[in-house]
Amino acid sequence: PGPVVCVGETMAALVPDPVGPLAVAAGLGLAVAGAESNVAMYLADHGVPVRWVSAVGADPFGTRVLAEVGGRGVDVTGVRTDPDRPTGLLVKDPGPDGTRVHYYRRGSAASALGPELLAGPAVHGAVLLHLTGITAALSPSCRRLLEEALAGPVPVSFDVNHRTALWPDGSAPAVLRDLADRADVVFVGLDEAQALWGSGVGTPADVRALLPGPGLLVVKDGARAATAFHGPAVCAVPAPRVEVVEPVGAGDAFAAGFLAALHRGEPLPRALRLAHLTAAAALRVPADHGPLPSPGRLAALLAVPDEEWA
Ligand code: KDG
Repeated sequence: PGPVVCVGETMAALVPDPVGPLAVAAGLGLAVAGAESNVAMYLADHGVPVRWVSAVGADPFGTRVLAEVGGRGVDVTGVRTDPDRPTGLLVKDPGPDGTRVHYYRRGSAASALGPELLAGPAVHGAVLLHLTGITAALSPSCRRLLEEALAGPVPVSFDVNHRTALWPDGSAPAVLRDLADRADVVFVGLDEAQALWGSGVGTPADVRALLPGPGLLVVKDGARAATAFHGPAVCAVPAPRVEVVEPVGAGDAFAAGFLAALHRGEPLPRALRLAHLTAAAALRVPADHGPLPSPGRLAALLAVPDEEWA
């Protein structure tokens, strides 16, 4: 089969080193952050042909982003270098109540992406487009890109990825529900759905009632379980126990594991297991991207009987 094509912004990320509040940081480490390129990198780890399509600035941060994502086996030939707009930037501010994120991405190269890319060579031959709700908040042209992708011929996988800081006008609940309901495969956290759509959302089935559209809906309930709704079928798989070091990136890893299994034509219970195992790789490291178990170890873990799974 052809490649999965992931579309979305990836930024340079500055992280206080040593970890602590930004206002008193002695130094900053440089990393790369982007939900869709995270998914692309984990798909590549799973051996799935994958392309990441985006834009970066003609600046050293853009060079760094391309080198890191391309260095992990992702096809980055569809990434445009924009001579007029910078690479976006994310700065982390770890504090006692968790890490706050500050974005410097308005007017970035990727914010100028638009629906025209869907007709171009970058998306040619795609078996699946992977998109997220982050893109919906970046600019009107990015929003049109999502709208047209959802109306187009290639199946769309959509991770709701609600980022509060990107939605100051409060439109996230309506916009993200409308987009998600038109996608073919949707990923959403139960807590995320509660934050977006109200405290009445208590169970995965409540989320399904709000999003009847997608052929496949996956509701993630953190360390407990993930539930997939496929037509009338419902499949829930508990999450394995993991020593969590840092959770950022785990949602992207989860989506990639699930999509990798779908790409190989595997049944839902195995797709959910591979999703959990891939998420665990991200949970165990401070960075967004952690190493997967070896193929042999993964195969063994996928095959354990239910009672030994979690
Ligand atoms: O999913 C992880 C992302 O949140 C992070 O890497 C940055 O894409 C990002 C964003 O826009 O918040």
